[in-house]
Amino acid sequence: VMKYDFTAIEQKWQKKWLEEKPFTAVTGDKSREKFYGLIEFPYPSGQGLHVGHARPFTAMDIICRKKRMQGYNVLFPIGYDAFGLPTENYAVQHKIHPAKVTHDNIENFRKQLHMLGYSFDWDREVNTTDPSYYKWTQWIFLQMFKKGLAYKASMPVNWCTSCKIVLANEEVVDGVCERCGGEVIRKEKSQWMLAITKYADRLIDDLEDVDFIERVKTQQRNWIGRSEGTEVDFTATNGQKLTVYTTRCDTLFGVTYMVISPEHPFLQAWKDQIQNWDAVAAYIDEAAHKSDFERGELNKEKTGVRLEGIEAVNPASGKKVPLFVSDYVLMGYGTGIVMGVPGHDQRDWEFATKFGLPIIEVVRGGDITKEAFTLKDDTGIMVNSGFLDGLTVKEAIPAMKKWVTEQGIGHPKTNYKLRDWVFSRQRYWGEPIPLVNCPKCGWVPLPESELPLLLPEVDSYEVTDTGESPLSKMTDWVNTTCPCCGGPAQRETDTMPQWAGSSWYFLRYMDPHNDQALASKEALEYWSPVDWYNGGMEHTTLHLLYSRFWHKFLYDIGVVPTKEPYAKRTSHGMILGEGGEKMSKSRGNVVNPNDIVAQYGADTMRLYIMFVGDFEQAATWSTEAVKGSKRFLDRVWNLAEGAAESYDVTPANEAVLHKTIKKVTDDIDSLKMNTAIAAMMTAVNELTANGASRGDLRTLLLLLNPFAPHITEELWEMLGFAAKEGKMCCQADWPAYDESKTVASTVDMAVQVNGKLKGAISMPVDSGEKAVVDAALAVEKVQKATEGMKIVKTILVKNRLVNLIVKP
Ligand code: ANZ
Ligand code: ZN
Repeated sequence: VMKYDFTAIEQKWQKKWLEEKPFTAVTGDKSREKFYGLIEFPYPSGQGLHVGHARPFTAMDIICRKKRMQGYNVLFPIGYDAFGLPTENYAVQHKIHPAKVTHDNIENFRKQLHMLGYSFDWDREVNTTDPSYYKWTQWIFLQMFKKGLAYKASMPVNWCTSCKIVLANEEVVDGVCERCGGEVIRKEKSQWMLAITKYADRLIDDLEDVDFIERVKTQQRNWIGRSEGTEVDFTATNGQKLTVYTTRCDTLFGVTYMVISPEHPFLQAWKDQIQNWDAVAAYIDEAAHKSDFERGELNKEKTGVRLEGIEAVNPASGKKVPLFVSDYVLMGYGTGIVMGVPGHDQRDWEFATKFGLPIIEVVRGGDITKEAFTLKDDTGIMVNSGFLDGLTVKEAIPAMKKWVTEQGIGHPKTNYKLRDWVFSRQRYWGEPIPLVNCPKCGWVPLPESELPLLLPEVDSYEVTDTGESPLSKMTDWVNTTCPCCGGPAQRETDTMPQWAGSSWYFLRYMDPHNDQALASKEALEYWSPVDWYNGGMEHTTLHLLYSRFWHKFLYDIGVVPTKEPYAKRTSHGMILGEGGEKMSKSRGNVVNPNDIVAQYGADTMRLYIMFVGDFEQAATWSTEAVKGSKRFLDRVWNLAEGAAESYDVTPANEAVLHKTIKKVTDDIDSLKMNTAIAAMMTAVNELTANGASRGDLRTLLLLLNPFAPHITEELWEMLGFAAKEGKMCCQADWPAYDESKTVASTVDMAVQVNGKLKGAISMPVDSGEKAVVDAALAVEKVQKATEGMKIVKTILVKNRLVNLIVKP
């Protein structure tokens, strides 16, 4: 009897897979259907791979292994998203080049990924910090620049007043600098922007054509925040046109005041006309210290100052209303001016109540003395609204839109919450932006022949105290000649954000060594789109949206063949530490996969992380429960060792095997890995009870192979299949099932009377009580034992036995 020596077995097969490469994806193979399975490539942190990675990685590995066995040409690649802040900070602290830190971390990650037995095509590894990779990141940026999608604008950055550096958003914790606790203010800085808003409509509308789980679609729609409304012109008593953006133009007759955002340039322009300018100026100053989020919140005490000396005229009623400055109106949305309708907008209601302004009802249906009545459906009827009276809100909105358009005082307008993408970082460890600033020619792109523009060596990765990137100190590098006029010019010293490299990596996997293009036309046409992309919900509104945007751009310029990069998107729940809290170093509850693999083996680790719960839900880690997965594999091992030599399927096992094939096949496709495993556990129990042949084991090993690839490969060899069929288990065909065989037609059932065995009956599967009792009473011994007696109780154990309790 051989022992289940998982460490030796796992190393043996990992080595063999590396040598024989059974997981190679073949570009252009027309004989098979292609399947492209994608996981989010990891950031190679110093902590190494954690069990949070193992859940999505294992699930997609199972899907891809099964697809290969089903005859697909599978592309399942891996790489590293390696630019970014933690590496840069580590480099600064330890005075090690970030490229070296990255290299060492990747080595560690690669080792761990091998250790877990993932079936990646290792010849397609990508690394976003490799110049042969970022050459193409820079190339895509240049195409965007040439199409006018990249532009410079002054945008606020987080500025630590004591470190004197620009901070990333994640370095600002509770409003102060994460490093020194110093005050963080917003400072305007000229930055590169990408015009993602130009794609807002397509990013929403094309969601119709993809198979993304609903919560991903909803989050993306809300993030883009398309709002269909109307712009309406009011007039100030000083003659200035005041345009507002409203989604409720039907309430125009209910306006009792107007509000202008503290940042609005009109205020500074009216300085001399505003009689209480000192109060207004003080308010403007105060507002600058609050975040947009704080300002927009409901139920927050509303503040503001009335502008004395200027009023506004309502274009529908001709009535004059007061004008306020208040911070609940943001400059960055709509027009920065709002018409106040306290009867039907809750924030306006709160404001009007606080300042004693009239509240007019223009939609009947609620009680506006208590709160605003805000329903937009057919519930409310228009009142006090001239030509709109009697209409429902739904009818009144288009009627008012038409009226303001005809009067020449407004028009329909669509707004978005989505803002353009701030693409500049004042950091070292990112892709250099391949542009040159020439005093004569302006911003000039580098010729494509000069790509990649390499990151120069610097003496220190520390950001400068003027807020510029460390690259700005490399005067030799910065000072260059203009590609356009040949005169002296300067390179851009900002670098790209970490999101750049991950916006197109799935394309590079299709053809990772190409030095003529980001990938060949042939490879792009063969592999596009990604068939299934699984990743974290936290990437829904940034990475997933950014990469859809880049892909659409590449589609527009004829580089990629599909409008959408991903046909299907699913998402996994988090793995929580024992105790149900988020795993973190500070809580000391982080589970290291290395420890689990050393103690129980990678197959147990994989099986456990799939068995732990519903894939889409969060799940709590339990090392105790890991042992249960190990015991299951022990039972599989014992079953195989004790298997009868025959390669035929045992008739008694046929039904359970067909049933299990069906269940596991269906469950993998719907990410129900936990119930697939439960079905295999049931099958092992039955096979153990019935006695199993090598023929029975064959099916079980094939089904279990995607989940526990090492032990199944070893047993496949041990039971003679490797020699007999000339291939590894992972190369064999996925088993087929016959629906009619998933249920056994008849079963033998024991018959007892008062607990004593009296005989057996053969019954159709799942027979009911009456049929079973009738058949039992036809057995001679049973008839004798029940003669002259009354059946007081029947105990039926379905498909197994019936016990008749009788009394005289
Ligand atoms: C009058 C009105 C009456 C409004 C009513 C609503 C209800 P969404 O759906 O998010 O696009 N608004 C417009 N610009 C604003 C800004 N810069 N800062 C704060 N609020 C602003 O919201 C559009 C509504 O938000 C607009 O419609 C406007 O208030 C307000 F019964 O106009 B409404
Ligand atoms: Zn020039």
